[in-house]
Amino acid sequence: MKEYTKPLNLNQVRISDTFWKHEMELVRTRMIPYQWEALNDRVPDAAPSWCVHNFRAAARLQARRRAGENWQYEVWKGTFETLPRDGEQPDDNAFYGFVFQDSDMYKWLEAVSYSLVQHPDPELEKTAAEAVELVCSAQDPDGYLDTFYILKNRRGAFSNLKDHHELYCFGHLTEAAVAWHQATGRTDLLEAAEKFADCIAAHIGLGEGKKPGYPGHEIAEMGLLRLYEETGEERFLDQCRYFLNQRGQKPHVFLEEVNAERAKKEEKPLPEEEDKKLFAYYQAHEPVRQQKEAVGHAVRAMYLYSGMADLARLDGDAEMLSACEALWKSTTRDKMYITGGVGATHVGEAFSRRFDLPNDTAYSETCAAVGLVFFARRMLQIAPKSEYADVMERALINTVLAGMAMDGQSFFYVNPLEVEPEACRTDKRLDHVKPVRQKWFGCACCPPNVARLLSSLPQYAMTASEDSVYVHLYMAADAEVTLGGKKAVLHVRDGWMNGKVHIDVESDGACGALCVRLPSWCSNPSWKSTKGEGVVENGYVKFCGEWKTGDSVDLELPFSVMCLKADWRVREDAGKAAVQYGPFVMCTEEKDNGKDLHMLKICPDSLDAKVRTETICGMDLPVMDVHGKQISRENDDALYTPWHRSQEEDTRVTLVPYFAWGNRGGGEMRVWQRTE
Ligand code: FUB
Ligand code: ZN
Repeated sequence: MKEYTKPLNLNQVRISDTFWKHEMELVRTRMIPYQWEALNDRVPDAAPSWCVHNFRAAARLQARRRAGENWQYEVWKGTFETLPRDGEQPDDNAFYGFVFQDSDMYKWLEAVSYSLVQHPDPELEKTAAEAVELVCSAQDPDGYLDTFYILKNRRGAFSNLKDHHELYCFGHLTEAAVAWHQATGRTDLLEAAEKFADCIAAHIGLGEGKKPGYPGHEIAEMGLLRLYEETGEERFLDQCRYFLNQRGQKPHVFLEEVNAERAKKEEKPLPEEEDKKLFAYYQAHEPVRQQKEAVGHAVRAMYLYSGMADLARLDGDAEMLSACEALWKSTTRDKMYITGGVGATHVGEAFSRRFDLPNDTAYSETCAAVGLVFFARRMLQIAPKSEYADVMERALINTVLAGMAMDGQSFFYVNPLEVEPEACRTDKRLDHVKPVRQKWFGCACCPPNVARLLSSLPQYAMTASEDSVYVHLYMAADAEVTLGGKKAVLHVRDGWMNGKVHIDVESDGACGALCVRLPSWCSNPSWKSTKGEGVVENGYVKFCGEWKTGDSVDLELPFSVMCLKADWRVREDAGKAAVQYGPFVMCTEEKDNGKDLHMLKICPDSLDAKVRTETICGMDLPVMDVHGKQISRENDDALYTPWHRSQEEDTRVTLVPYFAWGNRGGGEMRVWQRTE
């Protein structure tokens, strides 16, 4: 059987990188505490979360039940988001917020767990342990755990799998439970997740009296496989296989749910053929093995494809893998922004048609970029090809990082590639685009997703099998690996931002391959090693042999300034160029270039770029000036006048890394620059 690679355990890697450690520390020291305040609704002037409130209300309900009261708080009236009425005091016993609010608690717990492995913190662990206790005390005796239905009406549970997110919350619960178990050795949350998994399996499946359902919002697939890998319990693997195999099968379970609702309103049932149109949003329009095009809600899609890739690996399922490859290609070749963002339209937070990648109305949800990183890492585990790592890095360093302010306390949900603040404030079509990061969101899926990804970053940097270790992302770190049954420590030295990667190996005879990625952004890489010349395979240089202390690998990966153009079918970017420096997609901002960025041109043929290091919000970042033209703002007194070439003056155009935009006050921003 083919050998796949796995991420290293978090306790095997210690990151010391100037750039990445800074981001991880921002999450640990600023974001995690801030998010706890947000989940407790203690951030002034921020949208309330209701997350802790809901768990408390559910725990209270369970306590009353245990005390013998047959107590059901309220009967669900069918709303997706419930808020206290204007002027009313919130009711301590009621559910508030979106149906999936529980997931924010789980994502926070997951991030905390990763952070505890890297950085033990008894105070934080105590807070998290209390949160875990609260979660467990909200669980129904049969294992059901979703505060929305527990508080609203348990009889409604599993009735609306399409939209009501119980299985999504379950997925996040399992991810948190595994991380918490690995970090602390505590089994409390893991047991809660296993009980909920068993409760789900008792109600959903193909057996007698069960509903042949699956998640409307995917993630349970990935979660179940983590639960399987952590516990070794085959039933969780089976449950995941079932979810993936059942998705999109006929008779269509979501259509049955829709028609059950229609019947209540005495409306005619929708015919079978409707499933293609209605359920592409959920990637349930056809069985997963037949899916070739990335469609529908982008976060759901990324989570589904990640789960598919996990199962393809565990089962050695070639058909599933080939669906993953097709979906990867569709996502990254036809539908991905240069920033690694996916999901071009706010309508359904979804993928649009091929090559439709508008810049100002872009959706590009932070969670979707996080999901693309998940998908990429899973594809890398199956086949270490640098194209997967290139995309992983693109999404991570540009869009995921943009999702968090450089003080770790405000966030983007949507990541546009062009912003005019006045338009965002006044134009309903741009309601979803915020020109400045927000303190929190009623639907706050993105910030905790950034936190859990960044605090588990080492698991994306390297993967290993028994005889090979792959370095996918460069960051200074000390990593313990086992090659050919013997230990080795890789000391990756700081310096990738200056184009230099030096790895010292400490070992007493570890035997195997050390494979280092050649990033696509580097046109002239070079390397040397005590282990010879190395062989290039799938975008990695592979050095093999028996490793002894004193062995090393040196890579020169100089950053260069690249002007990129989009495929001619991307209408939005015709006549424009984007600038990239190393892995950093660059953008212009009003702060450096004044207003009306659309009246600036860059000159790719004579770019004459001068790169300097500037400290932005405490981080040393590459900033560049390039040769450009200022197009004159002619004071025409008519809206339309006979065409003539506008006056232009030479100017310098300043660009900063996209991820850092909007950290120096609001203002215009643009990734794709005019060239004509
Ligand atoms: O539905 C749960 C999460 O909320 C999705 O992943 C996001 O897109 C947002 O809609
Ligand atoms: Zn999100």
